[in-house]
Amino acid sequence: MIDRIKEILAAVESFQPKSIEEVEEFRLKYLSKKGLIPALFDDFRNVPAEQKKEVGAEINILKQKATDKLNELKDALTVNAEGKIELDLTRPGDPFKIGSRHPLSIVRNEIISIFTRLGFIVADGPEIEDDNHNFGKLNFPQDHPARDMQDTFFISPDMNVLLRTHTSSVQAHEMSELKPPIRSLSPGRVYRNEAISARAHCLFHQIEGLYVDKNVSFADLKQTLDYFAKEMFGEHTKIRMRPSYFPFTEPSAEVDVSCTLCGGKGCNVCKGTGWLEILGCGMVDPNVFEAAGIDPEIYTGFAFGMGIERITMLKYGIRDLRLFFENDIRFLNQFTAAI
Ligand code: 2NM
Repeated sequence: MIDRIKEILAAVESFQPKSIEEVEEFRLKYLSKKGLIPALFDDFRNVPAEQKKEVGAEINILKQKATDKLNELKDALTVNAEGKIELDLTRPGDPFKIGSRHPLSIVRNEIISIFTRLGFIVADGPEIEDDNHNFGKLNFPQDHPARDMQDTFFISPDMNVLLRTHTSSVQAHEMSELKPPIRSLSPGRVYRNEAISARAHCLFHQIEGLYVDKNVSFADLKQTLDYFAKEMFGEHTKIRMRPSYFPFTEPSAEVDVSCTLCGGKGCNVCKGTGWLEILGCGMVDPNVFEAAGIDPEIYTGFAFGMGIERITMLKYGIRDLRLFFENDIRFLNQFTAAI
């Protein structure tokens, strides 16, 4: 019986009418009271009980497909002056499904738009780097743990060629190749050798910023990040800085924003603290300037870096990092943006 149903289904699906009459013949042959499909329903009574579920489902699918096909043919076809069948060219088109931006792209574009209003320009660089641009020029000592196999994906056996672990490598290029003033922003993919979980991935996205000129101060850094936080999370957002350590900046700080959910009162998103960590920053270390050929007696600068996934998770209340990389349409369809 299943074979018979499959046979009829194949015939239904491949049917191509040459005239309106043939469409009517199709209806009579398959769907009318004496048609093949109602006959299957009659035969169904004799199907053994243990097969009824499967066979019943198949017949229903067949009936639905034949009905849909008939309606489609009736809708789409008209008869011209010579009585010949043709496509109805006045018929409205099917709605065209346009995609939506990935949430990481939405947030990246928003961050770029805020900093470009302050005069930063976007800088691009390679994802495959040499040790010098990813570590050496950025003041990472030879025995720094980030240089370990556990953290970095090396490409060449001598460990000189690697996948960049941060986008600061772009700024190592910039400082070596351009003269100050430099005001740049480098968004992009970075790679770290981590086990994949709800909170970590071996591929993620960063944006780093760099400002180098005469007389750039820590106050400029603080003002810039305060502006960023208010533009990104709302005008009532506050920031606070906590002392920290990064190889390429001195002094260094971690920056928190007042919790975007409770406004600082304390809730389960900020774990009762009222604050959320969003980025790291600091004044560019004189060793970094020297490695790039910039005179640290003349120039100063600030730099900052943030993870785009983290900001996106805070902004949209996303709890699992892996959702960003699975491209499930039910996840992606929930985000809309003009930019
Ligand atoms: C961070 C935190 C602190 C940074 C430093 C530099 C460079 F190239 F100028 F040295 N770029 N980005 C930096 C500083 C990045 O990310 C958490």
